[in-house]
Amino acid sequence: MILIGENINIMNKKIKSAMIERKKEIIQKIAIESKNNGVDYLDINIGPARKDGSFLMEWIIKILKEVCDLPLSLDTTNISALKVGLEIEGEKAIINSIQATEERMEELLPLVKKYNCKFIGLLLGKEGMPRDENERGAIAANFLAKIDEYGIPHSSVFFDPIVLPVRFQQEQVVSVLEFMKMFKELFPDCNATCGLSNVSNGALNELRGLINRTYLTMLLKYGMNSAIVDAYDKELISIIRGEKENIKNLIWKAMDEEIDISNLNEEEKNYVKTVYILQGKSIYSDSYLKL
Ligand code: THG
Repeated sequence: MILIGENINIMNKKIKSAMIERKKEIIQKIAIESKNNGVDYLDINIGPARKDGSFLMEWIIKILKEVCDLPLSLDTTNISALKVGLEIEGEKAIINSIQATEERMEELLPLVKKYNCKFIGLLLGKEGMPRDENERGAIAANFLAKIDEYGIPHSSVFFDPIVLPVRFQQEQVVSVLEFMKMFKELFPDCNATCGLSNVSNGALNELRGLINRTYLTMLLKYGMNSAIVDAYDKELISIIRGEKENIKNLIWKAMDEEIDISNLNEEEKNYVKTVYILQGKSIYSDSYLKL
């Protein structure tokens, strides 16, 4: 599983001010800690960065290279800034992301071709959010036809089925699982990734890690081979790296069969209850663990 650390993100107030005021230590610290915790890439989310996007991108990459050799996922809608990042990173980069509209594909796939880099293909078409797994499949198939037109290898794309918060969009959380069940058969040489933390957005803070860890373990079973994750969730990384086989096997078992939870310890019960929420078998409420 290719893990991309999400923590250098302009949505976070502290990081936003570090980016604007060019305070490199704050950002460098996150990069070092993310690497030590075991992620493979750093996602550099500078947002739309309307004014000085190109300068900001150049600066961030420079200060990151001073302390950390992880490759970068370039998360910006500012194309000039993206190009600056690609000039420096070249084929090591991941473009995060390309939307599945004609306009964005035709604008950005030539850059993928030119730099021979990887990219996240966001399954968000001209009609907006996909409503179910079949629409996700149709958007991906259309995207793949474009990828072939440009002669880009299928191994360069990471399709992102768009994970939404279980608190507000529980049926979409189930739909992403259903999409992943079909994924390997439909798109055998392609990769799949997602913004994992989206799934627990708006949930109680003490539940977020549990929801994230359970969902990624479920997605892993169906062949998801990458995710953008909180690099500070060491438990998540250790489960995904195969160091907690008991937890992984319990989650996988709960996905397929009824489990008698009366013999389980508290932690195990929580994982099983969370599987049922993410499968849509139980309805999410903030108190679902207590039920
Ligand atoms: N797909 C792709 N890229 C993405 C996303 C996606 N990039 C952005 C996002 N989604 C993934 N990254 C994050 C980063 C942070 C959070 C969620 C997703 C997050 N942050 C806390 C919050 O907003 O409550 C605040 C940070 C903190 O805890 O300090 O939830 O889907 N391709």
